[in-house]
Amino acid sequence: MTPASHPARGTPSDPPPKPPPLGRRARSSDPVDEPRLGRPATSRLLSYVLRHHPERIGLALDPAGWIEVDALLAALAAHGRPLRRSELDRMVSTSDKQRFEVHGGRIRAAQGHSIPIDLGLPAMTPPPVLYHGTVDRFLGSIRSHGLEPGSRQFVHLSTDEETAAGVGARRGRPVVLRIDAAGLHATGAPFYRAANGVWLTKHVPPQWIRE
Ligand code: HQG
Repeated sequence: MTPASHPARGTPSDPPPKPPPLGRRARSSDPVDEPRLGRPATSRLLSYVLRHHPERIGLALDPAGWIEVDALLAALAAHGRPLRRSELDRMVSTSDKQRFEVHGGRIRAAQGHSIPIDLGLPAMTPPPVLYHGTVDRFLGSIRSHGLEPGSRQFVHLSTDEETAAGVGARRGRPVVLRIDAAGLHATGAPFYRAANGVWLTKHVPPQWIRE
């Protein structure tokens, strides 16, 4: 095991993506900003707040990860990132990965949390095969220890190879691993399906992984 190679454990060489700084409006020079649309930066900021650091804008999520939309918008405005309700709604509905759920005046991230929230998803039988996208430099550790959630709550798995390749490509040339989900599930390991179709499980031991 080379813990330092696990990005979710905070290696200096592969830090997690950072949102634009709070406390001022995003500028077109911000590396993650998309000056004409503004949406990618806002989506990234919302992911950061709703998955990892709500306290950065003075919010506390409920135990299932929800926050009132009005409270979120007020907190964003108070931290220099005002967002109209219409913009939020548009971002939620057009999000390529359907990252956010809005229900009854509240919003939460569909998956990807590092903070201890309980999404309340029922355990489900997964498809027989699922896929995980990663990169070559993690394979040694994955072969030894399996897939681990790192700083997130769960290992993220996809139903199709193409999606997994896209996940891996965030870090370099993607490597897609084939997961014997049926075999792992048969051992009693719980699987969950997030609202956006991402499959979640706690740990995938090496014997259920095919390269
Ligand atoms: C790797 C994005 C070493 C794992 C994506 C991955 C996804 C190990 C990285 C979602 C390991 C964790 C999640 C082990 C796993 N040793 N490395 N034992 N076990 N790894 O970001 O799956 O755009 O926490 O292969 O699309 O990459 O943000 O997980 O490379 O759906 O909505 O450790 O995030 O969605 O990285 O991505 P992450 P992930 P969003």
